[in-house]
Amino acid sequence: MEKFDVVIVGAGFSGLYLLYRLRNEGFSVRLLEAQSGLGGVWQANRYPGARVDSHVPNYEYSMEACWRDWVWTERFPGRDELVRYFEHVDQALDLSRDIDLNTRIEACHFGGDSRWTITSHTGHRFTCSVLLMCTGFGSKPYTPELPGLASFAGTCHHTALWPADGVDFTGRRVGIIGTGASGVQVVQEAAPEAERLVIFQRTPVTALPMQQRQLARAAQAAAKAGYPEMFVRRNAPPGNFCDIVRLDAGVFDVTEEERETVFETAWQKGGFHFWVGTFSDVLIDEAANRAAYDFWRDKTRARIDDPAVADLLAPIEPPYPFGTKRPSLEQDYYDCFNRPNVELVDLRSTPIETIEPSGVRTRDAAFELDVLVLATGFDANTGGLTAIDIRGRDNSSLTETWSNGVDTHLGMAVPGFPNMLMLYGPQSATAFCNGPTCAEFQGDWVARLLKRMRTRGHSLVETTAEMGEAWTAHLAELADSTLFGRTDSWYMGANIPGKHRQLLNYPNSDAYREQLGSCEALGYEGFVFG
Ligand code: N01
Repeated sequence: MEKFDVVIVGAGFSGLYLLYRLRNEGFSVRLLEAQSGLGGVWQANRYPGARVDSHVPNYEYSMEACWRDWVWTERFPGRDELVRYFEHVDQALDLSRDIDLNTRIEACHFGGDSRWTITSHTGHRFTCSVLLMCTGFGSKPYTPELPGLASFAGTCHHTALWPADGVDFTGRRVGIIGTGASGVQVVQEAAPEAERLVIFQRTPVTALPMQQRQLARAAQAAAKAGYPEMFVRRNAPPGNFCDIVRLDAGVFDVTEEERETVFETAWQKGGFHFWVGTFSDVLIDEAANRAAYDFWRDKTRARIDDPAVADLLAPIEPPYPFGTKRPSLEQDYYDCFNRPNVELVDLRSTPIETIEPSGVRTRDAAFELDVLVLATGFDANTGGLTAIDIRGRDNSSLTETWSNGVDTHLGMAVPGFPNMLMLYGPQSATAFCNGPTCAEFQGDWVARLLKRMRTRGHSLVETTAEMGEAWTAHLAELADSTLFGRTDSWYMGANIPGKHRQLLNYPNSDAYREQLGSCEALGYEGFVFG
C-alpha cells in the first residue's frame, strides 16, 4: 500500500493545479487518473468538433511557466490542441512523475485510523490523510434508456465515449440524438460529410455565435505583456473571464436603441459575451430575459430558410428562460439545417418509440441509419463522484447519502466525510465559473487550509450536517431568486430521470468566491478540526 499526505483523483485543471500547489508546499501527493493522458474532459471528449467555449486567454492557467512558451492557433481551441496544451503544462510544471495514469479509482474508504484507503480497478491500494476529489462535473456519460438501443446494427457511440480511431461519416446515414453543446458540435462536422443527417431534438438549444478566428503567433506574443494583469482581472465578475464586462444597468434602464447596441456588441464579440456580458438582470428578471431571448430568436431565425424548421429551432415563444440551460457556441449550426441532406425531427411531437436494427422509429416515421450518435450529456455534477464507492464515517456511502439530494458546505465538503474535499464539484460555482480560474482559486483555498492544519497540528477537518443543510437552503433561495429554478437543466439535476431536483451549481461565481473568502477569514467557519 502506497502512503501519501494527499491523494488527488482526476487530472483535469483542478487536479493538476492542486498537485502543483501542494507539492510546492512540501506535501507528499499522488494524483490518480483513469484515462491514459492529462486533461480530464478533454481526454474523454474526442468526438468530432469538440472545442472549448471560453476564448483565449481565459481557458488556461495563469502561471507564467504555462503561458510563456505556449501559442494557441484559434480563439476557441479544439480538443486536440487542448490535449497538447496539457502535455505542455505537464512538461512546464514537471507533473507526471507524481501521476498514475490508467488508474481508475473504484473505492475510497475512510477508516478508523482517520485515513482514506483508495483502491484502483486493478486492486492497487493507496492511503492518505486528505482525499481531494477532482472528478469534474461531466465525467459520467448519460445514456437514456431508449427501447431497443442494443439491437441497433450500425455504429453507435456516446459522444463522451468516442472511439480513439474515430467514426467516418462520409456518405453514411447519420442520426444524432441530443442538441446540447456536444450535439451542436457533431452536427456541424457531420452535416457536410453525411449522405443524410437526421437530428432528433427534444429541446432547442439557444446556441450563440462563436465568432471563431485564427490567432496569429506575433499578435499573441505581443498580447502576453498584458497577461499578468489580465489574469488578475480574470478573478473579477462576471463569470471569471478577463475581458467580459457586464453593465450594472438592467435591460429597461436604457433606451431601446441603447439596448440594441449593447446586445449587438456582445453578439459581435461572440462566445459567452451575449450570455453573461450584457445587462445585470437578464438571468434574474423575466421581462429582461425575454428581451435577450427575442434578440437571439430574431438573429437566429433570420438564418433558417424553412419557417417550420425555424419554429422548432428558435420558437417565437421561449421554450425556457434564455441562458438557464447552458447556451452552446456555434459556427454554422443553424446554416446546417438549410442543407438538403439535413433533417430535424421534433421529439416533442413525435417521440422515439424504439431503436431498431436499421435505425430509429418515432411515432410518425422510421429513419434508416448507419451511425447513431448519442449526444445525451452527463449525470452532471454528482455522477463522477457517485460512480466511485466512497464511504465516510461509519461506513456511510456517498451515493446513499445523496440519494435524496446533495448537502455540502460551500460545495467543497460533505458532512460525514472527513478529510475529503471536492473541487469543481456539486454546489460550488463550477459550470458558472471559468474552469481554470475556479481551479486556481479553489486550489489556493485548499492549499491554505491544509497548510493551516499542518501548522496547528490538526489531522482532521470536517463539516457538519447543519452547515450542509444551510448551504443547500442558500442554493434553493438562489434558484428561486434567479430564473434557473424554472428550467429542467443539468444545473438543476433535472436531465436525469429520478434525480433529486435542486440547484447543483452556485449561479454567481463572484459571490461564491466571496463566500469562500469569508469562510476562511472567519477561521474556516463551518469546519471542525481535530
Ligand atoms: O449534454 P446536454 P452535452 N431523448 O445535457 C438530450 C459541457 N460541454 O454533452 O434538453 C432525447 O447539454 C437533451 O434534451 P433535453 C457544457 O457545459 C461543453 O451536450 O434534456 N433527447 C439535450 O438536448 C455542456 O452544457 C462543450 O430535452 C435526450 C442533450 O440530449 C455540458 O458539457 C462541449 C434524451 C444533452 O445535452 C453538457 O453538454 C460539450 C432522451 N431520452 C459539452 N436525453 C464545449 O463546447 C437527453 N436528451 C466546451
